[in-house]
Amino acid sequence: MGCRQSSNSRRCEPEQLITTNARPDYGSQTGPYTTEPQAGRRTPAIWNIVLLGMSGSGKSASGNSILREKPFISRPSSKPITSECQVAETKVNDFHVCVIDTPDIFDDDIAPSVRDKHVKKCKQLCESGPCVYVLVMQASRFTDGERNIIEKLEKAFASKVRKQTIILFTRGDDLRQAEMKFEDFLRTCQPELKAIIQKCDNRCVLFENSRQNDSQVQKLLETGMNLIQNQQTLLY
Ligand SMILES: Nc1nc2c(ncn2[C@@H]2O[C@H](COP(=O)(O)OP(=O)(O)O)[C@@H](O)[C@H]2O)c(=O)[nH]1
Ligand SMILES: [Mg+2]
Repeated sequence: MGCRQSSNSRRCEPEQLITTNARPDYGSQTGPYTTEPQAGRRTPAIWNIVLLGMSGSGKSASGNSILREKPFISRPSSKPITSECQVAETKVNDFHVCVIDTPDIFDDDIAPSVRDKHVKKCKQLCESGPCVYVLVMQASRFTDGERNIIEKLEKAFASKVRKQTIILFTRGDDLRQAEMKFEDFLRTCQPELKAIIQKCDNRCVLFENSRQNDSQVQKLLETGMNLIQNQQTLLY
């Protein structure tokens, strides 16, 4: 996979975007980590971002923001739009990531067999590389179904998955319109949401998906890379 570079910028454009429900083929790559350690920490050649959350929270839209393409269908709907796990791959700056979009696996009405099928697919898509879970929630809405979302997440995937989880709040403009800083939102949010944030060691990012914003994507990718490098022993 190539990377376009201009003389004054090392930015890579998203290239060879793959959208599929099968794992991309990494060809000649020998393993999930590059052989050159960076500052004593192993750097994965490619890693996975799994977008999780309730229907309508903005998983697909956030995936599209990361990819700077729109492979995932994202639109307003009273019923779920995303029905299967999908994966798309991109290079952004120094990061080479697979973004996995998922249906709402936290819906209490979903049949356990269907949930298990999605979780199995998700794990399959992630199995050859390190993985970061991104829990997508709307900044301006906290629902009953989200109260025990960490417990649901750990029941579906594995205990301690919270140690690999970042919370991504969508609809950042709602905060901006209220002239509220993200830090103040986090500091003053209701106790149950605060408990969720603390369970994820306060790893939070804010997205506004209605327009492209490279810095929000960069912040997420840097947070994800730090997490992977700090959690290497927990990743498999
Ligand atoms: N204004 C705004 N709308 C958003 C944002 N993120 C998602 N949406 C909208 O919310 C709706 C549901 O988003 P979607 O990505 O389909 O949610 P999903 O079910 O979690 O995948 C869509 O109409 C999106 O355009 C955001 O950051 N700002
Ligand atoms: Mg979706």
